[in-house]
Amino acid sequence: MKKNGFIFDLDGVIVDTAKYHYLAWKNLANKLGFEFTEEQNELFKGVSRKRCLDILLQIGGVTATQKQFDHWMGEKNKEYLQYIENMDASEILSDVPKVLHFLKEKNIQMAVGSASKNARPILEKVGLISYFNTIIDGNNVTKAKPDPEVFLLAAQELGVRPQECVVFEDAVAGIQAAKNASMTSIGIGDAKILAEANYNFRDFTEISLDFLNAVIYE
Ligand code: B16
Ligand code: MG
Repeated sequence: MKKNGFIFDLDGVIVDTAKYHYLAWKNLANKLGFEFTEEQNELFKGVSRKRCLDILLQIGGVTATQKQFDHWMGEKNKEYLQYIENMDASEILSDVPKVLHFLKEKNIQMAVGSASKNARPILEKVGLISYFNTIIDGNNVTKAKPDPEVFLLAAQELGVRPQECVVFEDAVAGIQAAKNASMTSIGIGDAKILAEANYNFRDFTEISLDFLNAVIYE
């Protein structure tokens, strides 16, 4: 079936904002008196802000009142916003523009499907927002990946059936969400970790235009 819609996750697919999330969570952990490692940060990829704080507090053995919880989420986001304030096109992951440009030329509908509530400002800062027909992010969904809500909503906004959509994802839960939405998935990152994806690539430099053509018309 011809694929008429391509949906991109944001963090880990278009830009590497995980490093900024990490710094902000690490500083909060340190303020609360414990360490937070880069390895532990892997657990946070593709996970909502609220769920990240749940996990962080569990790691530190810290219990919080609702008021403290909300305050710490706000603190983390304030710091994260300072990091992304300085982002520009140099932070776009290699060869992502090549793929966006190719799909645009082919009149393929494109969306972002991200857990982040900061997806729009990031896409504006790096100058890619105009490629996308719609952006579905943490502000639009109630159910986190692996629930297919984010991708189904994106397909609906694009006016394309789920079976006609291809999803680029770097998180296991995101690949599962694509599968649950009956979409074709392309895993970006470690093929062993993302084994459930229909196709796997380390990054976009490995993706050829011939491959994209084959996926569109398969
Ligand atoms: P925010 P993605 C996700 O982005 C990140 O991978 C995850 O680490 C983060 O907690 C989440 O966005 C929420 O981000 O605090 O900006 O709302 O991979 O779904 O694009
Ligand atoms: Mg991601």
